[in-house]
Amino acid sequence: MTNKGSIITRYKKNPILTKDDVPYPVATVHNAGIVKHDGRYIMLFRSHVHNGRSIIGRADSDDGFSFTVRPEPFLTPAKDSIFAEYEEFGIEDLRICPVEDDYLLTYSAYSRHGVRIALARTLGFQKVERIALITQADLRNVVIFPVKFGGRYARLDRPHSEISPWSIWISYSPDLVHWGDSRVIMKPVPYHWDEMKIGPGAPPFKTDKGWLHIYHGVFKTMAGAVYRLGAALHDLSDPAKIIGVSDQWILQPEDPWEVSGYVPNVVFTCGAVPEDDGTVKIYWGGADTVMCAGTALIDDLVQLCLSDSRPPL
Ligand code: BMA
Repeated sequence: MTNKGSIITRYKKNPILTKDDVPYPVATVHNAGIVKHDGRYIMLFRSHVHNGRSIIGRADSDDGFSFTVRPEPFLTPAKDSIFAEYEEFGIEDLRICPVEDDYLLTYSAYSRHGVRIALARTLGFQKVERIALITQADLRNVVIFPVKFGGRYARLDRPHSEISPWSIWISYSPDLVHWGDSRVIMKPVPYHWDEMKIGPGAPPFKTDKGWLHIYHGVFKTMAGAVYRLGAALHDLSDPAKIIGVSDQWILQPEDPWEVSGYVPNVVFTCGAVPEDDGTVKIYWGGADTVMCAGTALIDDLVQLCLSDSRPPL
């Protein structure tokens, strides 16, 4: 493991997955959702195929670092039903959300109509059943909380807007299909590492002190945008209430495969796995090209949110 002064210790053999590990032709392996299911790690990663559009592959691991990719893609754009029209340009940045007794998949569906979010169920990873398109255009980065609040599901999402910097919102649903009661709960801070835009990252997981959410924030430089990761803590019974947001980022592009690649200077997360020993494995795409992993102490992340917090709004 290497550290470089970060609260996250990078896995020493990063990157953990590249296009060379994939048995079918792809240009990238990045922005993967991940969970630990029956003691094994299941990663659903995004790949650009050679027409520039994206599909989702699956890789499995016993230790969370060494992954084997399945011979066939896990999910490709739908060929029929309403989903075919909205997935025409590809599917991207899938999150695996452990909700009640199943794993729900949320992913960006791209088409000539814009980008919106599709929701699917995995039935224990036996098969994928698309449920609904749960946003209009233009909205991305939906993560669903593992439990209901007052009988309703809750999700974090990120609408696009020309008026306000792109911010993190919360929405609720009685049935996972119809969402509303939306409001903004966290905004970028001017002249701060996340000033350009922020968005949900990994699905939030439970800690003693609150729901821990690892998100991404972007700063625009003369050489382009820099994507980093931050941490926020949400109240356990009211996820709209943010108890603390770390003023500092928790990860920035530093390794060669993070600072250079298809999109330089990007670390982007769609998944993290909390472990019973108080650590969390965090996974991120490096430069939209490879997959990387690292570990952190959950308490360190929680403390950072509580002791060095900036206002969420
Ligand atoms: C965002 C998304 C991500 C990507 C990131 C950096 O807007 O498109 O999929 O990783 O940009 O290119």
